[in-house]
Amino acid sequence: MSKTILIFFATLFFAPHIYAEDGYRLWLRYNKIKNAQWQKSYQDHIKCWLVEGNSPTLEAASKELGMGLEGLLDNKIPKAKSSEQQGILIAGTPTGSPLIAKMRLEKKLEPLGNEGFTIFTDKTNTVIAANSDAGVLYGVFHFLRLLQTNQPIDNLNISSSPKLQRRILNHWDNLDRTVERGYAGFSIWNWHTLPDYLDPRYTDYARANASIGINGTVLTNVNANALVLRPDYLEKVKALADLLRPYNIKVYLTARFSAPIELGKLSTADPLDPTVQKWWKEKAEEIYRLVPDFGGFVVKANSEGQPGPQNYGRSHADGANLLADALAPHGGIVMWRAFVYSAEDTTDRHRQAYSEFVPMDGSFRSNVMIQVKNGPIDFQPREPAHPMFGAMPETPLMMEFQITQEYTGQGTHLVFLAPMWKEVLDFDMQTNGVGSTVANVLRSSKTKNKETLTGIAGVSNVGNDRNWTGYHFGQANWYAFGRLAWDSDFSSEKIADEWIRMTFSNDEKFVESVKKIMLNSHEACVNYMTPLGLHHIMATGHHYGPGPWVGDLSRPEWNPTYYHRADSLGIGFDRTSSGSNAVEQYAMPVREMFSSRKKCPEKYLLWFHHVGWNEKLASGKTLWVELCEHYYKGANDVAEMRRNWQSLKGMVDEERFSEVDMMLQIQEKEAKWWRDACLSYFQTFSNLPIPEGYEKPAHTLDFYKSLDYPYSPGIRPRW
Ligand code: BDP
Repeated sequence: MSKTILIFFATLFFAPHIYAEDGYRLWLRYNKIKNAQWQKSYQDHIKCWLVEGNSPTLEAASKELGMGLEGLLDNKIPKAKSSEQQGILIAGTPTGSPLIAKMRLEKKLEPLGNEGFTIFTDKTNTVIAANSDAGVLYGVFHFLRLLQTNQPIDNLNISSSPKLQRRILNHWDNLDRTVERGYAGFSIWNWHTLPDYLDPRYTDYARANASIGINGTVLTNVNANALVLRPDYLEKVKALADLLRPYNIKVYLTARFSAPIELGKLSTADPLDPTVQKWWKEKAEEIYRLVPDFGGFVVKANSEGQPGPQNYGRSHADGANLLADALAPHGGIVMWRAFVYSAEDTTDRHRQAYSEFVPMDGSFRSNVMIQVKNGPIDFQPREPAHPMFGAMPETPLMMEFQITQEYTGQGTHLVFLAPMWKEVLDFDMQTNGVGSTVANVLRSSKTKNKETLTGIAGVSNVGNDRNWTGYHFGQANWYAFGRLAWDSDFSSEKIADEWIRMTFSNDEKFVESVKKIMLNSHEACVNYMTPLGLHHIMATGHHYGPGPWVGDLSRPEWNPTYYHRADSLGIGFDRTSSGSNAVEQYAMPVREMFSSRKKCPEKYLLWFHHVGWNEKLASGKTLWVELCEHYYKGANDVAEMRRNWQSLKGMVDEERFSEVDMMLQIQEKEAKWWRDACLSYFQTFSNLPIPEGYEKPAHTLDFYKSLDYPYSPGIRPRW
């Protein structure tokens, strides 16, 4: 065989591997559009294209548009030579683009603020216009999304702008590259090779975030290490900030409250001590010399052992204001976390953040935001909305969601989180009459000086795994977070639809089937883990798998038994006035709803009520029977998710098909594990049989109790 023929066959053999669908390209794959009709329509409309203007952001937009069009369309579309042509796709701002300036778009652009964009058809031209270069970049990504999802572009008239200002990923990444609650490998930040080596992955990370409107990233873990504030680390931070800036992404850091002691060698970190104030002021100046648009600090203080102002008898407001004063001259903000609960405080953990923070409403500087988790406990599969939302009208509150799936199956369960987040965002707190949804509270959040400061944070699920999130479907949660941060009015269905089309395929049958899998996955997870308002019954420490029997941990509120309170009479945490009375933290109509055994939505029932095993629920069935049915339904739904996925074989590349299939197999097995372990355990209290017709638990309770799960990252296997 001649050498050429050999090379030819070798290429054929290796080609699929070179172009493997390994998930690296996320939802920005830009594969050729298969549908001939759409190909033709797009080619007819775009004769040439141009991003007009000069800036690193516009350059990024131009690169993306060129790459996208080249990938998606059969024929190469030329870049326009002059911006006067027919059939041009033109993108820019009135200040940077003469063609757009001529269009007199003031009226159209005015309401879009500094990050929104408009896309419209103007005779034979398509225009992407914005007030800022960042808006143009977002518009370009949106336009590409239209093509990627096979939408018509012949008569466009779109205007879109973000509903919240700060849309931020929180990386819980340590400086040694381990990731707290990370299930996708090590941290993507390689502190070893920074600042000189800039991993191309950083740019792809920036593109992915910009494509969904994320405009900030906190590089480090909330359980903070002061070292990141040392000059050598700050040089590395600067390198990342420089790289991310063109994509409209600001860098933030976590600030360890005791840094003045650890780094500055001071004897105290007391926020009222002038030497401490001076230290932070100078540290801020040093940071801003390197990173002029530095976003600010996230702080976890006096929570789970982290140092904070209370170590010096000071309040959270004293602590937050200390850092706020240091950042204010430079335009930085403090995101002070409300995730506090104390070993000394014997009141219901549900109550503690509210009790601590609400009385301080109005005492924070105007560049402080309080970052509140979606629910009052801790990122559980389902929680009622945190009662702090709406309860601090003088203080900007930002939402904290957890994208990484610490409590929802970690790196192996397909759980699409958009429906869970929407449930909270759309929940009406009624603090100000009807219409005070959590989303509205976030959007209208004001400082005591009435300045608007709004935001949302998501704890990232990104690591250095080739596919970024460990599991292909983890990408959907990153995507959904960005889309909801931009506009929480988007439906879960719309978001899933876009993501599936861009990530996998536009085939209608495929899209519909995968959408069904995704949209049912959160409820399935709630059902096989914590139905009817149960919560925090995960195994200790790593939180993977069931551990409802655990009751011997040193801090009461770390024990699952603290939360489910099962006894011979029933199960659930009485948070009404006969119990912890946490319901009183909700505004009246909501309080009444949660307090009332009859009106309380059943999905929160055991969160707020201790209910007798034989009490009837709305269906007329007893609590015990309902509990069983929910657990069985959850596990059965996962089996169905898997069957549905398997029916799609051949409609998607083999790599991702089989990777997802293997994961669903794990999930199916583990959903049963959850169901059987929990029901076997709760049965020791109810003394009631699993209803007829259901397969009985495969093992004894002792077997489930004996299971150890030493495999998730960061967990040391025990002998
Ligand atoms: C919990 C996590 C823990 C975090 C903590 C937090 O288990 O690793 O440090 O939240 O948000 O859910 O600070």
